[in-house]
Amino acid sequence: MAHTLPALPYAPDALEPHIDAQTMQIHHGKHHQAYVNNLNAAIEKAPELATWTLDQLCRDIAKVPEGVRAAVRNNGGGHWNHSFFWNLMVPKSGGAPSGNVATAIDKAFGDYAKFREAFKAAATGRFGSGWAWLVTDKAGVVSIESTPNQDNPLMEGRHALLGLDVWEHAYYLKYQNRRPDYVDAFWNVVHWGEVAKRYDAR
Ligand code: MN3
Repeated sequence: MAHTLPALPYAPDALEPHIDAQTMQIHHGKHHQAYVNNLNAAIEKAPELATWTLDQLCRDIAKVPEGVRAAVRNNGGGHWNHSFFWNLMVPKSGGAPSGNVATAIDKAFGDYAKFREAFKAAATGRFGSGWAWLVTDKAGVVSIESTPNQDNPLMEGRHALLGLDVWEHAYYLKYQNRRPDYVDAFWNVVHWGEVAKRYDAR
């Protein structure tokens, strides 16, 4: 079955003023759609992948036939990352994490403010295009990492809790070259309930 673009879980203007409606429309409707289309085109060339789930395509990227591996890595990763990203944001959020994940964040970073500093450093320090992530291992120890392009933690065998797209297409219309301001604004729309759920389901 072909992969399809998931609907946004909120209206394109729902995250205003932090993430503007035009960016959301282009990001979801054009960029994410292109990853989906290109992934489907790659799978047409390697039909044995048609039964693989999107998670599997990322987790087992090394087992994907070499002829389409780069296309699946970039576009399967792009599809996974964006599907994940939309669900990690919610209108009128803000606040701090709670529950077990909050305890894990405090343990790893000291407190929520220090975690945000470290995450911002990863997001702004990624040269060019990529993502910043909060991940956990099976034991529940959280850490921050960043990946280039559309790579993601699944490809490295880790469980992603939170991800921030730092490609220019994610922020340039509103923030231009000010990636640090975009990272700051992100905290106003993070869906900590979803992060907590993912942590408990690791
Ligand atoms: Mn993007």
